[in-house]
Amino acid sequence: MKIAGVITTKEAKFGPIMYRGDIRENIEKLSKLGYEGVEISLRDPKIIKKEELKEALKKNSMTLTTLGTGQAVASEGLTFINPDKAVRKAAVGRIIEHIGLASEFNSFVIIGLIRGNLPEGSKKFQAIKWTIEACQECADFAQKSGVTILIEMINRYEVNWLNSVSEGISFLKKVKRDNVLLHIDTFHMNIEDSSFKESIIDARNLIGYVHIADSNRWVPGYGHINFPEIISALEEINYQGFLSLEAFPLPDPDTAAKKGIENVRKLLSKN
Ligand code: LER
Ligand code: MN
Repeated sequence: MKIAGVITTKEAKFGPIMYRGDIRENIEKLSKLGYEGVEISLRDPKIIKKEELKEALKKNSMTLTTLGTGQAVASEGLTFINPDKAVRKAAVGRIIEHIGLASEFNSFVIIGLIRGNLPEGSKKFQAIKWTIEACQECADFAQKSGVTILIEMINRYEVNWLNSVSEGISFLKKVKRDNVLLHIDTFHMNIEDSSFKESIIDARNLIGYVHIADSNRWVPGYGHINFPEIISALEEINYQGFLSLEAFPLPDPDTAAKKGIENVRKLLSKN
């Protein structure tokens, strides 16, 4: 397993991000600390200067693992289940733009908060249908350029469905696309899943990506999550992808980035 860190542009509102600001500088900072991958949380892919990004990744021997897309919800209200068809269309359009960018970097695209909150009552079923169709449309577009989409299970205090890994497994069965995988996040699993080990084993062959943060969303080592249990379950299913540190930049960004990689490396070498 390799280690990545999450960065973003200056404008982000989303909190658990290691570094924000100049993307080239921050890729270099992570690389100097030994990170092999970088994930960019991005409201709108148009913000990215592709050639600069390519150059920064090459210069620092870094992989762009994934594009996080949730910022479009907080800043622009884009979701797959908005009652307004034009907003739903814009949300799918935004993910398609992310897929276009991801295809040039061989990276994943996350579908997390952009799915939106389910309404109460019978409207709920329509909303689930819209989300499945939106994911299928994105997956079919992504298929043409070999991009894989990740469905992230997020805790109930941020979005009201697809919270646990078992819900994610059932959802994938409805989406029925080989290029859609699950994306687990240890911070959310700590709230929603009764067993890290069982959920990881149940989702074997379906886990495409992992966000790693402790119970308080600081980097591993500052809270009380049982990381050896998680790492050994990931090893058992032969997960070979990235562990991406999506954690608060606390006590300060440089300390979080340094301690994050140190602590995750220790966990990997102990297992
Ligand atoms: C994003 O990766 C995430 O984990 C969510 O908490 C979004 O807010
Ligand atoms: Mn996450």
